[in-house]
Amino acid sequence: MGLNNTPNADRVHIGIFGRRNAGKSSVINAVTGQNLAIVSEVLGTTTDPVYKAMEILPLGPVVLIDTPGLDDVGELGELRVQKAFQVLNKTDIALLILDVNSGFSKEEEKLLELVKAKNIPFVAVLNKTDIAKEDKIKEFEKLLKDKYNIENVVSVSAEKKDGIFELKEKIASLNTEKEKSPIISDLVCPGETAVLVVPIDESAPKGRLILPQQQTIRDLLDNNAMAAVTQVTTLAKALESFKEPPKIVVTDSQAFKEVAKIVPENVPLTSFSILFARHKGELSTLVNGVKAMDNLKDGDTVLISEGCTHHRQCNDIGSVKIPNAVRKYTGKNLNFEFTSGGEFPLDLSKYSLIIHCGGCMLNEREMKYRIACANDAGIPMVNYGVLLAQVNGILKRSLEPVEKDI
Ligand SMILES: Nc1nc2c(ncn2[C@@H]2O[C@H](COP(=O)(O)OP(=O)(O)OP(=O)(O)O)[C@@H](O)[C@H]2O)c(=O)[nH]1
Ligand SMILES: [Mg+2]
Repeated sequence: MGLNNTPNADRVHIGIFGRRNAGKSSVINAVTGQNLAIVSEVLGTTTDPVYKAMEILPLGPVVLIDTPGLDDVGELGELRVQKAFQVLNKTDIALLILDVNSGFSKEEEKLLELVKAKNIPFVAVLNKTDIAKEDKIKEFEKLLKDKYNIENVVSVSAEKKDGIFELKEKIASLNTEKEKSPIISDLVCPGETAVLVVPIDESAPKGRLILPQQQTIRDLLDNNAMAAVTQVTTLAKALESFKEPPKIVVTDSQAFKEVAKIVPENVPLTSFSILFARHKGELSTLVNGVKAMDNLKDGDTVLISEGCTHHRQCNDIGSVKIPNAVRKYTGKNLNFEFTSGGEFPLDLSKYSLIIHCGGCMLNEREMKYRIACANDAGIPMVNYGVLLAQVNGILKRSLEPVEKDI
């Protein structure tokens, strides 16, 4: 695969923020050396987030995201501002573009607060240095460093292409690797064994294991631990054959109930989906989301969102099985709304709960974005797996081994 074929999900996403006319689009053009973005002296030229996949040395493959000004006004303007802030949930590195001749006001303060809360690497870019006095530039740089504790400040002129090389070097120096929780290596010590239950049924792919199963085995091996892989039918025999009980049993969620009957109470049992939700940092959100089911009231609206558009193949799980399960569990009269594929509502405020599919067809970045938007809006969110585990009475046991991370 050539570099140009790097899938967008794997590229570093650089979000470019700032007030109208600060020079966001001009900075994008200067950094890419191309006239990609429309630049004009009219306030609010960029009205929607614009995504451009690019190769920028020394950064490699990136996606640059141009956004509307954070100080846009009026009904449409406010929607644009909301969209711009949501782009933060897709951003690995944020650039805040400032016109050196204007100040640092509430829009910038809000952005700064959000990038800090979301732990996003961040550069403040002082633009239009070609039309500013040297003293003014120095004073502004000092304000950003001393008053706002901004570590990375670069002064540029997008128009004259001054400081653009330094800006690219600065961006390239930022660390965008987010630390992830391990898959299983913290739960099984070197020399200990985990039993993995992998049913081979019609939903299993031909001739191989699926990625989460492979990754779990690899994580155990990396940690000098052992994996014993079995189907449900041979699980009892496998357990009998051990001198000591295994450290943990991990099963496919679909088989959890059956497996729970075979695995003695004193042996920790969980599912691959719980381990991976924890690995991706989503577990606490999903567990809080499932708890919110207990607070649903008559007349509440619940959003059911699927990543893929082929409901049929999912056996109408989202349109029939999940709503029925929630109605039965809560005993409440609820309204359900549905979205599928790429669409996810901008305004989540009318929902009391969001129930999302596992995200099989959505990339991890898009899933993270949706979870972050739900968190921003203060709306609880759960996925099918955790919800079904709860209504089937198996969630509690599957969470016990990972209790410390919830
Ligand atoms: N002198 C000078 N003018 C600049 C510089 N960068 C941008 N401008 C001018 O500032 C105006 C706004 O630039 P844009 O790049 O469109 O700004 P923007 O932040 O994308 O604006 P919106 O899309 O409206 O939010 C244009 O007239 C640019 O020519 C610079 O470095 N020096
Ligand atoms: Mg613009």
